[in-house]
Amino acid sequence: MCVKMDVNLKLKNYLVPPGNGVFTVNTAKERKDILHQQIFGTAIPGKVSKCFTDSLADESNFTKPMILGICSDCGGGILRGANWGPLFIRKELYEAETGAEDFFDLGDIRVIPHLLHDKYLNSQTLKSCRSALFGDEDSQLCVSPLSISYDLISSIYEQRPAAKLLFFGGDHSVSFPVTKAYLESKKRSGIKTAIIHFDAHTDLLDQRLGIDYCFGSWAYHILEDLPDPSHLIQVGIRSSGKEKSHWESKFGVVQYWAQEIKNVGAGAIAESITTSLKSKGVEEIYISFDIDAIDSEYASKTGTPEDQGLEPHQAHQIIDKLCESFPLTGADIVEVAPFIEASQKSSLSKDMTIEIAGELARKFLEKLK
Ligand SMILES: [Mn+2]
Repeated sequence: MCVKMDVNLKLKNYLVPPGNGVFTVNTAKERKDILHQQIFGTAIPGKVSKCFTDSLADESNFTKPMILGICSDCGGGILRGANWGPLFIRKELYEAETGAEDFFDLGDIRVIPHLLHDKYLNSQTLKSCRSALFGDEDSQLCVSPLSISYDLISSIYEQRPAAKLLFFGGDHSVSFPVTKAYLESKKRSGIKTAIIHFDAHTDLLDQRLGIDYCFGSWAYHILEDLPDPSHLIQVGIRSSGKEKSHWESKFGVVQYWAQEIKNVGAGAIAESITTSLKSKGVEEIYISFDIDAIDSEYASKTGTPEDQGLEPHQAHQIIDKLCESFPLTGADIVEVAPFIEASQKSSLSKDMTIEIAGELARKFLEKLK
């Protein structure tokens, strides 16, 4: 359920300038300053806020592809640090000489790093967090990252059903509210969609240690919002306690494990996905990209790096091919954790996690046009 409030008020209350979604006072200030200089031409906080608020008031910005950072890693559970993903991916994105005028940066949602979803909070905690975030303990607004994301994004889609959004996580739990809002909106518009989910893991647990919303369970919880479970296509799976047949027969999802992609080639896999989605009448696609879909030799700055994964070019090939047949109308890049040390297994002199995420971000923004 959405909070009943004008979308512009939600934007004003829920968002902070790009890079500020990680709440710190001095730590990493220089990194935020560099980003603000890149985006706004100034790092003076008052001027940054003014530029940001003005950009939110300009209606024409909302017709461009938009990016939104969700700096939450409270839904993760092995190595943390994906809350820094949006800041680093943006830096890559804005370092490119051109292109920044072709998208609109909505900034980051406000994140209380100790919270996940409002349903886990008692009324006293809700009051004190509402007081901390909004200066009003009786506010009806949400306070936890997943709840804020769902409330804000649903309102954006309600106002603009054709909005095209690229989200930066955060751990993979953030894909639950954003794909839920996306799927509900497309259903209202009568548009048949599919979710292409790149990941080493299936994320199909119903709960983990009694917590239903987390990085390992988001995909399970969006099955009911899909036109059919077979509209969840999982690509790059390889770290699973159960066989592919278990997941496909139990849930009705469709999986392409990393080994199959190595065996038959990315082109053939893309072809197979395209044929199947066309036969189901799919009109638009959303891509959720967990960076651990990529082999840990290239992308090890992530919470659960896994070897035997996709080569970056294989992921690009599949994305390119699918986007030839289906408009991409939403995407996310999650689990990029820049401060995790590059894996010792990596034979590359320089871990490329951030560069790979940046390239994917550019590609998604290009396709979202
Ligand atoms: Mn995942």
